[in-house]
Amino acid sequence: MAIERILVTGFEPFGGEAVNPSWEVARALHGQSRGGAQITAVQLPCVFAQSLPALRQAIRRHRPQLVLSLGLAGSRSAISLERVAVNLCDARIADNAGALPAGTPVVASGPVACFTRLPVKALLQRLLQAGLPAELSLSAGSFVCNQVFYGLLHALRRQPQVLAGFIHLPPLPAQAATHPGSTPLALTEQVRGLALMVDALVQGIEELHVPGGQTD
Ligand code: PCA
Repeated sequence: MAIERILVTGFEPFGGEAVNPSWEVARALHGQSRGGAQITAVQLPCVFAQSLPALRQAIRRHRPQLVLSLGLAGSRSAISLERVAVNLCDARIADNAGALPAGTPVVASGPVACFTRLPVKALLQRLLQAGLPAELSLSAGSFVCNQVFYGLLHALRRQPQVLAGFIHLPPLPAQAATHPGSTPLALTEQVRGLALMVDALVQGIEELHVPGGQTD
């Protein structure tokens, strides 16, 4: 299916921070037309009770053929292509409304997990070839990002033709002091990575069937 409309979501800052690279990247792409496809960026609240209604409203309003949801992974040093969303909300820190769910499902009686709909191995290859730090990830955690990833795939379960997935981003250089264990990545590089993936997906990049797992 031709991709004409792309929805990119990013999160508001959370955990007491002033900035979230996921929203900075999303808003840098907002309004761009790439390969004939129009990008709309929508900011999601980092609130368990609000993120999925906001996401579903954005999908209804924009009727995208591709949805890329972005979030910050403060401990990571690479653009992380998430492969699996789990039906679990289990917080380590409070969300922006003070909620701390402790093991509740994203969707009651939904499947245990869902796989991304993105050709992540092919995208990984493109990112690495472009000199960007990138990796595949088997866990998006159990906080609001995983909730949005799972909720995204669930919301689109009857529209299998819509491509959708989740990408975690490393901190920005301005966040280096709050995330000393990771290597920050400049906003221009993060935006370059997302633009490159959008271009590849609009062109119909196909998944590579090569090994790419982890042993632990
Ligand atoms: N990262 C958090 C939630 C919002 C964000 O940008 C996460 O990884 O769950």
